Amino acid sequence: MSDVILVKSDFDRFSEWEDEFRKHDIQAIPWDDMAQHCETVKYALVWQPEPGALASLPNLEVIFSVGAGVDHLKGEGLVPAGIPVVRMVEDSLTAGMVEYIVYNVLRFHREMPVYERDQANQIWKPRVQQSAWGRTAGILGLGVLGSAAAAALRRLKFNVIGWSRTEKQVRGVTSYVGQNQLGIFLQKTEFLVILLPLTDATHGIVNQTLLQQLPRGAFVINAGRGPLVRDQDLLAALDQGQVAAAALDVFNQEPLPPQSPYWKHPAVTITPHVASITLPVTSAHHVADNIQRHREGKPLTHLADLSRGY
Ligand code: NDP
Ligand code: OXD
Repeated sequence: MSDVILVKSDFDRFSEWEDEFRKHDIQAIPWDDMAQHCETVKYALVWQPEPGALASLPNLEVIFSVGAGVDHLKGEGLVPAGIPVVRMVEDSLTAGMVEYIVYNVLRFHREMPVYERDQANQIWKPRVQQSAWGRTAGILGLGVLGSAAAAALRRLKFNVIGWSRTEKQVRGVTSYVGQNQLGIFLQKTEFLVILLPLTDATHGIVNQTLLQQLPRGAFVINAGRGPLVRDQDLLAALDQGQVAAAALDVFNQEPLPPQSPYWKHPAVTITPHVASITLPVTSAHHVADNIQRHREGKPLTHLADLSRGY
């Protein structure tokens, strides 16, 4: 008999997951049918489950997060004690994020927002282009996604530095570690790429104190999570010119409420949490491989540590 996985996905893509899992002899069950199948469910693939739901599955053995981030699984009653949680780590998700980061760094580096404004006003005004190797992109969070983005920016000849909790080895990228080295990292960073997970330690980390340490006129790109950023501090930094422009994919409140000043801010570009999306066709094998490992009693890969928060 095939193993059963309960699926609560973002977007409405159950049939895609079902088709992909069938190829691996795994039976997918839609979230809404949980009650009829709760005894047989061994695995759950979830995005933002309701509190208490996973605890109602008596034979649940592993939880898979649809996303790379597991902050949606942190909170009272969300994950039953002792059940391992596996993050989404797969090449297509990484490639999507690399595209989003490279696109936005290049967009700012090549002054595209300025030329778009000029075009709207029929202004022909060439500006001297700076070289990539004279400019520094700083990646806050040099993990799976941050390291891949850093490597891609290096290939484009940017000077790239990264900041993380522990030291990283990414070819050609200087690794800064912990609170003591955050200041020196920020002083060098013209393009601040935020790819940290949302945890107790990182909540609100992009605040006035941090932003003031960037060189004046720096750019901010947030694809990590909205609550990493204190909105009023970023807006003030934008209004003062301390931050020249921001590309924001994630927000404190999603969907972004109509009254948010970000919507109409001339220096802000918004995308609706789509920097990179988990696709069933490329991701199901990551889940299936781990289920196979679990069946064989092998250690799971890409386990999250919920006590640490990522
Ligand atoms: P990883 O866990 O691989 O990387 C996280 C990085 O953050 C690590 O380098 C880690 O350091 C660092 N970090 C965590 N806490 C701290 C801290 N307190 N101080 C300094 N560094 C810290 O995650 P991923 O790269 O896979 O994903 C990152 C985030 O991207 C996800 O959590 C999610 O929020 C977001 N995301 C957004 C998407 C979107 O579409 N907008 C899509 C996918 C992901 P160390 O390794 O040393 O512990
Ligand atoms: C993720 C996300 O965490 O989509 O993968 O935000």
